[in-house]
Order: sequence, then C-alpha cells, then structure tokens
Amino acid sequence: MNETTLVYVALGSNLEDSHAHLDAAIAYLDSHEAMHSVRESPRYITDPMGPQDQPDFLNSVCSFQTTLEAHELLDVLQALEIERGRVRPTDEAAIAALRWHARTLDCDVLLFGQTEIKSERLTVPHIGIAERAFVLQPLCDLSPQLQIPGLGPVANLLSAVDSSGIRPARG
Ligand code: A4P
Ligand code: MG
Repeated sequence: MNETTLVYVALGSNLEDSHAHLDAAIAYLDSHEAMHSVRESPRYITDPMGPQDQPDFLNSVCSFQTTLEAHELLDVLQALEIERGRVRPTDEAAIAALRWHARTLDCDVLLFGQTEIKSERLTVPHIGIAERAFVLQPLCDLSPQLQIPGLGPVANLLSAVDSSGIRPARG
C-alpha cells in the first residue's frame, strides 16, 4: 500500500442547508478511493468572522488518511466545493469582493501530517489556524493531544482565543 498522511480539513457553510452540505462533504471524502478512516468532530454554530451582514456559520473539522499529495488534495477539495454550488470567481475584483463572504461549502486544509507548506496555492498549517476558535475547538475535540507544527499544542492555542462566538449545533 502507498504511504498515507493524516490530514485535518476545516469545513464551513453558511448558505442553504449547511448540515446537508457538511454531510455531503463527509460522504464524499468517505467514498474517495485515496482517503480512509474519515472522522468528523462535533459541529458548531459560529458567529461570522469578517463581514457581519451574513448568516452564522456551521463549522466542523474532519480528519482522514490519504495517499494524495497536498496539492492533489486541494484540487479534490476545491472540486467538492464547486460540486456543492460554491461560486468561485476568477477575476481579482470579484475574488476580493467575495472574500470572507457567505458560501455553501468551504474546505480548508488545516494540517498535512507534520509538513509545513508555503506555495502559491497552499499555506499549511492554515494561515488563520491560531486565531479561530471555530477551527481550534473542533480540532481539539477530534485530537486533544495534537501538535501544530511551528505553533505548539492545539489545547494551548484554544485556551488563548475567545470562544464566546461558538455554540454546539443541535442534532
Ligand atoms: N489556500 C492557501 N492555503 C490554503 C489552505 N491551507 N487550504 C488558497 C485551502 N486553501 C488554501 O481560498 C482562497 C485561496 O486560498 C485558494 O484558492 C487556495 O489556493 P478560497 O477558499 O478560494 O477563498 P476564501 O475561503 O473565501 O478565502 P480565505 O481567505 O481562505 O477565507 P477563509 O480563511 O477560508 O475564511 N466565519 C466563521 N464563523 N466560520 C467560517 O468558516 N470562514 C470564512 C472564510 C470567513 N468567516 C468565517 C468562516
Ligand atoms: Mg477557503
């Protein structure tokens, strides 16, 4: 068998039926031939970071083993976002206008094993990981002992952020 890497991916949605979008993302990852052992954290309803004129988000984190390389994984996740109806503009003005705005599904690579990556398309660990309670809480739920490369234990990062804007999702 090919070597696998344990990866962590943040899921977020604040348009349409967000639980259905996250369910579909998990089902897709579970059925993908290059991924196995998919686990999802509890889900949280979270105040929007960035523009406030948008609905609350539904956030969770999932982990899985994959035989893909990091950029291949990003390709798969971006195709999944599009499949769930995410609008991904290509011109720079539209990209800037939509930044941090409402979306059907956002899949961000948080960690790719213990590898640090800085390329044009990919920064890993994810650039916002240390500031976001809506990422750190579900990450800590999944793997309380996790070490974030360059940043230290996930539990320490979580205790340093304001978690007042996140609430467990029902059901
Ligand atoms: N990219 C670089 N590194 C990564 C990575 N580790 N994972 C590049 C995924 N993508 C990465 O992302 C823009 C580009 O980042 C990609 O083309 C990829 O090559 P995007 O998903 O197209 O755009 P975006 O998500 O709108 O932009 P950005 O700046 O990544 O936004 P974030 O950080 O994803 O934030 N509030 C709450 N409560 N919950 C949320 O989930 N999410 C956002 C979006 C804003 N507010 C939120 C939430
Ligand atoms: Mg994103």
